[in-house]
Amino acid sequence: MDLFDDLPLEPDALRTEVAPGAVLLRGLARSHEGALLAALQGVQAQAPAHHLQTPGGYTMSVQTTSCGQLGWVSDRHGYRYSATNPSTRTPWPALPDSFATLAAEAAAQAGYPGFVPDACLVNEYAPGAKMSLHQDKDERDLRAPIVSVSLGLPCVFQFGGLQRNAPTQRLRLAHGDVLVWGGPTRLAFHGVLPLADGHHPLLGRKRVNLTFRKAG
Ligand code: MD3
Ligand code: FE
Repeated sequence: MDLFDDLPLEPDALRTEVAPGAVLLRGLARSHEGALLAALQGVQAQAPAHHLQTPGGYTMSVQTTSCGQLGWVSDRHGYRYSATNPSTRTPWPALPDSFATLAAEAAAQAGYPGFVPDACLVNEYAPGAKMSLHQDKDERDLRAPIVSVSLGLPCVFQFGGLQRNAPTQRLRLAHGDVLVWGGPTRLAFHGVLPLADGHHPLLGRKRVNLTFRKAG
């Protein structure tokens, strides 16, 4: 028994359409975990994750970095994608092959063949870290899906409709789960509830989320 046993939406089939165009692939990344975690260490060594400042002057509880041609940048001027990491003034680390392969495989299984991401955001959650309800709409081509890979501690992911005040659903995302978000619900509001404490055998006291985007 755990904290999440009574969540209303708890699909456990290997492939579930959780909303129109949004497909959950339970555990798909597990068979790639060794290569993914090794590559993640390389990315982190070149571009350490840190707490971004929001344009409104807040500090995010999540720590973020990026790899690929474009990375996610936030400061008092606003949010944007950038080819340069402002912390190092160098390009972001290249997208590791293991990342690109998994993202393309997941997108194809979800019905989006030919997905070639140019950006991967890495979000690290320590216990208590969260991500408030938001939309991802700064990518140039909104027809491309977003592929999200969860690693480490489980979280409760929350998603709603195209308006902030629409009713939300909750979904538990565990190590290795992959969510492909495209089609009619690409612009759905979504977020992550404060991470519960715990220990993951490979990652310890944290959750890491990779989101692959076609941003440019
Ligand atoms: C639904 N990350 O980085 S991943 C983000 O777990 C972000 O770190 C969360 O939201 C995380 O922007 C959620 C699942 C996800 C990602 C992007 C989406 C769901 C999405 C874009 C549109 C709709
Ligand atoms: Fe998002």
